[in-house]
Amino acid sequence: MKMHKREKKNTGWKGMIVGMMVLSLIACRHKVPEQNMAERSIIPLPSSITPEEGAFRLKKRTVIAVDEGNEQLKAVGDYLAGLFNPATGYELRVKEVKPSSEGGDIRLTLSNDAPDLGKEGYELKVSRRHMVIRANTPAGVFYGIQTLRQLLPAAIEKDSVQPGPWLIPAGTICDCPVYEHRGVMLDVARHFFPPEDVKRLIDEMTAFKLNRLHLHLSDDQGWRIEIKSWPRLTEIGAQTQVGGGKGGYYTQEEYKALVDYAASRFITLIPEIDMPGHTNAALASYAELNCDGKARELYTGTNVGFSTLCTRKEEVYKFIDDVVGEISALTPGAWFHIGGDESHVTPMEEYIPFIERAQEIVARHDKQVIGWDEISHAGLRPGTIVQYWARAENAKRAVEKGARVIMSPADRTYLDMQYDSLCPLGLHWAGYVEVDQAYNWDPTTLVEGIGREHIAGVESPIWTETITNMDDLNFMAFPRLAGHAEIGWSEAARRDWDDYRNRLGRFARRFQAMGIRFYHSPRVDWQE
Ligand code: NGO
Repeated sequence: MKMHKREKKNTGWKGMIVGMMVLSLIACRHKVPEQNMAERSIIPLPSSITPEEGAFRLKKRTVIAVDEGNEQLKAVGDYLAGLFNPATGYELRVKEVKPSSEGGDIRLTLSNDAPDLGKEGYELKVSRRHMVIRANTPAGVFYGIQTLRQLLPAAIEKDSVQPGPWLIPAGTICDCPVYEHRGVMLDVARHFFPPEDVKRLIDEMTAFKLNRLHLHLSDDQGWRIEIKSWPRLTEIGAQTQVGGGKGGYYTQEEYKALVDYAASRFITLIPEIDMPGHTNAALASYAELNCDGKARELYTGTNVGFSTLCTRKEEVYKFIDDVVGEISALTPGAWFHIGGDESHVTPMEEYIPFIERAQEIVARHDKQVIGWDEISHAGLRPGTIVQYWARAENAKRAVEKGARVIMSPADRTYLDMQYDSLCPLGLHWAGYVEVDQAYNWDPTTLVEGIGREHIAGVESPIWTETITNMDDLNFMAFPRLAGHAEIGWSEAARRDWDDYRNRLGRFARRFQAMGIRFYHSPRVDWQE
């Protein structure tokens, strides 16, 4: 009897406990906000988003499955685990499965039946239990992961364990970029940025699906890459910077490591050696590069247009051949940038043959030339790309000569331009560039006569006369760079300033979680 009573009592308790658990579970469920894929703030805006009900929950036991036998895809799987592990505190497992199999919870797969996705597009399908990112290439899968990242709460970006829950709203995203060239240029000559900083920038670019990093490796104030056959370039030419600081340079080993780091994030490095102007650091290192045979003094100011290689000397072409050769050997990418801007002290009759010869040298090292828009004064080799920054007539002339154009109009894309007259950093020779001015334009309608078919893409230069560290660099780059990334990736017809402004405002927490100090433009309602 007694036994029976006790059992009865126990059942009562158990019932209550179970009841409370059920109730708290229901309450818990209610605490989780509705998940809607279309309401997530994704930058750049994907081509299409079709939301469905429910959400996928990232758990400790979630398995990432990749097609077996593809090293690059496996690396992308590992990258994904590495991206989510710090904030979740999980150790997500990556396993290889037969390409045709469904296996795993997050499936990363290459499919050959989606020609619409091109080389960089992807399809991301999320349901309650399963998620698939499908693309034609590992790069496409990688970009799908960047979108997935933005479907999770901003806290996923933090590098310490956060509470979660890690819900990804269900639905389908199909997405591919408009332009193949989506770049950033970093001037490491005016102020040197060590490899860690460049890696940091690469990681930031990655989140916005940018794919080219152009490094401005030489200028009047500094030479920043080791050239074994011309050692004084770094022994002398690298030893200072704007304002007289100690400068610096990348050894070839370090440069190679940057190339590899960028490649692991599907970013191609484009080296630039500016010539014939912007060469004071080289002219200070080797007297023979000057027409008068006298080495110049090192320069730490910010004037432009006063220096030139001696275009009439044969040894100058030997110098260029050696430099282009050594750097090309470190560069798996297809391009070599020869600068060519603001050569104000090189007579035009010398500038033209010089640029033509420089293009031949680059071609001999199997690279394709990129140059600032002034190079369109010269004959252009097939395949040469011209980077429009200042003069529309130069860009138009380039297109008439059959070249394609990278769009870097200073009054829209220069990240060193001040936001407004109160901006503590930057220049304003091209005007003030607020966030809407940076976003609200279409590369295909900017210059008459330059249309979609002539445009390789968009690039945002970060000139560093006034920028000395990563925090300041981020402040000038963000949020404008996010807008440029969207111009490069998303269809112009789908882009709209009000919609973007809204998404950007909701992106504030993500910038913070990523440790990006950004400019709080008064034209955006920041939701922090
Ligand atoms: C110009 C100039 C650079 C300056 C920059 C500053 C180009 C292509 N050349 O852009 O040397 O650093 O402006 O905004």
